[in-house]
Amino acid sequence: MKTRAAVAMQAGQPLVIEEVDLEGPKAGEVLVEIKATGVCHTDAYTLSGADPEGLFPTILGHEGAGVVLEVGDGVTSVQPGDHVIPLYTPECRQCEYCLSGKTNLCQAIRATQGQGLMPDGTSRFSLNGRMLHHYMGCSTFANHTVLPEIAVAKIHEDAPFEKVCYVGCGVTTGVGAVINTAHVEPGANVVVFGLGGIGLNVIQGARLVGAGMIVGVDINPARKGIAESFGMTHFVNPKEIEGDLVAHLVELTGGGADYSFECIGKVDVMRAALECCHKGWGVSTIVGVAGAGEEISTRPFQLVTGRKWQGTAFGGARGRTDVPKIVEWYMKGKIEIDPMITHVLPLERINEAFEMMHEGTSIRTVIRF
Ligand code: NAD
Ligand code: DAO
Ligand code: ZN
Repeated sequence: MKTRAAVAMQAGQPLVIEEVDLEGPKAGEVLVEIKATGVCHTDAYTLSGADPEGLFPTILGHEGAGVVLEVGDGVTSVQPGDHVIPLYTPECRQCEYCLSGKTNLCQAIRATQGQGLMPDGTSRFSLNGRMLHHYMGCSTFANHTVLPEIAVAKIHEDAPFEKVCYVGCGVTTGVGAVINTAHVEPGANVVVFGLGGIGLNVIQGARLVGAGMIVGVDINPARKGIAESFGMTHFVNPKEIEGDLVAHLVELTGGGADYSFECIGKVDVMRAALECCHKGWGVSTIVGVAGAGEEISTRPFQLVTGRKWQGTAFGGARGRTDVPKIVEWYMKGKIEIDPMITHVLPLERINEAFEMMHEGTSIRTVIRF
């Protein structure tokens, strides 16, 4: 079949809208009509060329929602008409990783996904006879895409696509980092570095679990108002701090953060996030993805004296199990999504979404098909 897609022909170039060819689903795969997709910082990172695993030409996008149109042989968990969210972190429930109960990093299709291919080692997308790579196993910047059955989460049929597509990455990553990875407890002091599409969801995750002080740190003062509306209690702009930021945060929190989160992707900020943690028990969680080849550092004594450093992918969420629950939370008003979706654009204007992200004028832009 033919479908409309925004194609990344090469790194650093704007996306081009094309009618691409899409083969139908093979065994264990499903064809999904994407109704809406968010544009995430990670898409921009890969498009920029900084992602060492970036493959071109490709169809980017990993934060979508849509409807199953067709299923391949052997598919049992979804059927045509089901509403789904594609999962860049699948959940096979059979591999060593899934069965460990210790991680959400299912490895069932990891190797081919990393090569921009479906599990059989081929691509379903092409343009004028030239193969296009899949992206993060999702490629949601296409009106139709093919996904492995284990990489779709079935969601409530009344959930609005334009809102819950954001659960496919940002919401789950931020809220999940608090609940699944850091296990923040009621009353805890939390410091969140970076109040963008991910950090705001960490803020609302902290509010959800009943955190006490919720400190947001951002160099963009325009983020203060929206972060407060999601539960931030104190705002710190590093540009306005005289002296050491870490010392300021330790004083503000009365001895250091019980939990901190780095939601930017900068290694110097990751260090500050660790070092502002409370001696003896503070836990710092890295959410941001740093540039290729970059390294983190601190004095080992920071760890010897009881601070812990960890990271999280997709908020530690098991996609097929947890994503439908997060969609339900949204529908019941337990979490908010709408104010974070600052712009909705047609596919033809997708490059504007990247521009606004770089300018810092959007939180999330959603593309409506
Ligand atoms: P974003 O661009 O929307 O937000 C980043 C925020 O950080 C902005 O508000 C910006 O003003 C602020 N900032 C930049 N430099 C700063 C500094 N030195 N000090 C304080 N604030 C600063 O990005 P996002 O979509 O929220 O993504 C954040 C990071 O999370 C990215 O690195 C992204 O790739 C990563 N990410 C990780 C996962 C995961 O599973 N671990 C999932 C999605 C995204
Ligand atoms: O090695 O098992 C693996 C795959 C890990 C992929 C996790 C990706 C999370 C961070 C990337 C940002 C996603 C938008
Ligand atoms: Zn698995």
